[in-house]
Amino acid sequence: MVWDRLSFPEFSPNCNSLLRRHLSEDLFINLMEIATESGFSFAQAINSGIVNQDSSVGVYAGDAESYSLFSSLFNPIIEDYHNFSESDIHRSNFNTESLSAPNPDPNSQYILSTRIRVGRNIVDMPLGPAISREQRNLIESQIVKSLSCLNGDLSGTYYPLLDMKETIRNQLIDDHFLFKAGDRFLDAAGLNRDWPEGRGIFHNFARTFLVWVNEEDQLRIISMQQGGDIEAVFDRLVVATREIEKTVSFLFDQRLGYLTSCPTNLGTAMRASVHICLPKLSLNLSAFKKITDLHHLQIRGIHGEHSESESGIFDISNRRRLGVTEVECVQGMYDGVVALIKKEKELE
Ligand code: ADP
Ligand code: IOM
Repeated sequence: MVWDRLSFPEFSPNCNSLLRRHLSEDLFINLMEIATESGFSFAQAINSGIVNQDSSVGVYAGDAESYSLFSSLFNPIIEDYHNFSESDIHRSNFNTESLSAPNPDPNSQYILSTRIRVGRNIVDMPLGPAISREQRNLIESQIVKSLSCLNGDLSGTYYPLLDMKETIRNQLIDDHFLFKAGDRFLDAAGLNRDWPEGRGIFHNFARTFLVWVNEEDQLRIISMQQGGDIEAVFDRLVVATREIEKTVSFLFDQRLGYLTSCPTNLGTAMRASVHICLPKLSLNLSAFKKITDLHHLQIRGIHGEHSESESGIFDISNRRRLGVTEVECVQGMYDGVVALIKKEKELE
């Protein structure tokens, strides 16, 4: 879809994005000529959802100011996605002791792997859609320096994308460790400029602790491992995030929590997921959806957002990230996964 950025965009009849739902002509006219101090315009904020009409949301922030300057569009989208109103304040509880999530599948019959990530961005810098090449490179060196201070099981190596052989990069993507190249949603949001410079991945020897640098957010701090030991995965993430926070300050807002380029990631910026095999339940979509809706879960395909499921394997994660604590994000995912396994067993 090509648009001239000056007239109200056309939406195809099957476009179901939150952008389409909340962008009225009046709102467009009020905001179309506005830009933030770092030069991020309203047109840039909505470009991805117009170019990619299959977006689920379709808007991106270029900086902290985007959330206030474009609030007449962003707030209703945030409320719709997270059920978080303008008078709500974000809450946090990022402590392992508060979580009760014993392995729901100790024999690894259903859960293949568990992954929990948080997004973070650097204070006093624009977000990825508005950042300059120099700022992005500066952030990369700042993060690499911080990660080099990690000890024990968290210590590892940073691999810049610039120096990475294509075969190695593709293997890391196929094995679910690395982000893919050329994502069209990120591309239209301005997040792929100067690719691959300034991007890379840090991981420990066991590949249970990883950090993506300068993808959709400046940091994606990831803890993952085979099987369903959700508590161990969460604990590693808590420890790692606290360590990184000792040397890097993150962009944080009292009301909206951690600020991220996509409004779906605000608040905790946490996505806790399992790769789970549900061959029987997935044949009964309404029963499957009934459980995921009840527990506020999102169903993704085997290669992440905008991918398809293969061989009855799904990526199941918490949908809401703002207005709920980190522990609640994981607890909700856990409760839903327990219910999904119970149902799958009944159908066997
Ligand atoms: P994000 O979680 O950072 O928003 P994606 O949905 O694009 O990003 O997923 C990123 C990668 O992480 C993909 O390769 C996806 O398959 C992988 N992934 C997500 N959850 C799990 C999991 N529980 N186990 C293994 N890999 C996972
Ligand atoms: N987070 C972002 N990649 N996503 C919500 C894109 C979209 O489909 O709008």
